[in-house]
Amino acid sequence: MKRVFSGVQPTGDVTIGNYLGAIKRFVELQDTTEAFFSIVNMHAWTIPQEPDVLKQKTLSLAALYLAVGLDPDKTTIFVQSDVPEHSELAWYLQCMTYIGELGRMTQFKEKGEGKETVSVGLYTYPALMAADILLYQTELVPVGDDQKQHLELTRDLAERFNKRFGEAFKVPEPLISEFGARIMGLDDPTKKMSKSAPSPYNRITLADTPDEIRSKIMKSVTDTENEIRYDPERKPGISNLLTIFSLFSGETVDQLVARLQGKGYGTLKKELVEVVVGHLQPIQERHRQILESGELASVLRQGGERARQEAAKTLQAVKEKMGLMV
Ligand code: ATP
Ligand code: LTN
Repeated sequence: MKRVFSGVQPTGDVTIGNYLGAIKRFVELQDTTEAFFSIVNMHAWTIPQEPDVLKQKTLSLAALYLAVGLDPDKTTIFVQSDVPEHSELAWYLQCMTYIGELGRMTQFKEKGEGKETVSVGLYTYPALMAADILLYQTELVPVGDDQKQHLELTRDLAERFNKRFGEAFKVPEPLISEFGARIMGLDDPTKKMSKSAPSPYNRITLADTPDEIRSKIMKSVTDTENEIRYDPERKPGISNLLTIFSLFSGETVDQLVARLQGKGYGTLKKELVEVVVGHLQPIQERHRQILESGELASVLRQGGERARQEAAKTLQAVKEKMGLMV
């Protein structure tokens, strides 16, 4: 079985972009692969956090992993900071990463832009992400389109290390779906939907109430025509709504366009509200039950132990190759 690793940061509320681009795909992979899914809380500290809020978001994201259908008997679910091997390998990898490589990362440029101070952690973060992936001899990394560049750096680092010191890492492949890997903002369909965009009208979160979902979809930015057609270049708003609709309902975009032809944007939006609310309500219900049940503590403890076992094997080999075991 192929090894899979992916992580989501416990910052902000998980959006339907995170869900459709990444988390929903984790669930599809759990039966056919050996997967590790992490709540990457150390990454969260690349920007300032409130400790109490971070703790609560970490548990909430772990509960969400279970609520969408991840099964701890099939996959390893763990909190990144429970496995100290991540930061240790990250240090060794940082020493093999060039300043120029990190400076080219678009996520760093975007998140650092306009800020008075930017932490060193935000800059070196791709080396920590590479460590996350390489520790588990990962072959496949399911992510959204925005992580492509970080995956390329991870591959370069694995190859660089293997060439210099001998095989220690598998070289991982990104698993980015052709459809849905980049859900766009509802308020501006030319930019990706983001947890951290200033306006709540940018995104639908998995915690939104039916009224919030309705209001956000009905107000979403489209265009001045009234023709339902899939054309991401010329009609990014409508195309984004059709993509979301298709991924939630299972109807193809062609089927949707044919069925809704001539009915106008209002009908498309109203139907989409029903589909999204219908899909999210059971997840929200399970999320609430899991948080109340207290079952998370043992799931995360076992996941952390299992992850540590695997991570320690890789780290040991790395340290031997680097002359660090004396
Ligand atoms: P921010 O938008 O604040 O940078 P984020 O949502 O990108 O946060 P993560 O929580 O780490 O950051 O993302 C988790 C996963 O969701 C990643 O695999 C990422 O590629 C994917 N993802 C994020 N936004 C989208 C989107 N708009 N469409 C599809 N996938 C997405
Ligand atoms: N960088 C990612 C989150 C992330 C991740 C990972 C994804 C951290 N470590 C390892 C896949 C594999 C983000 O910002 N979306």
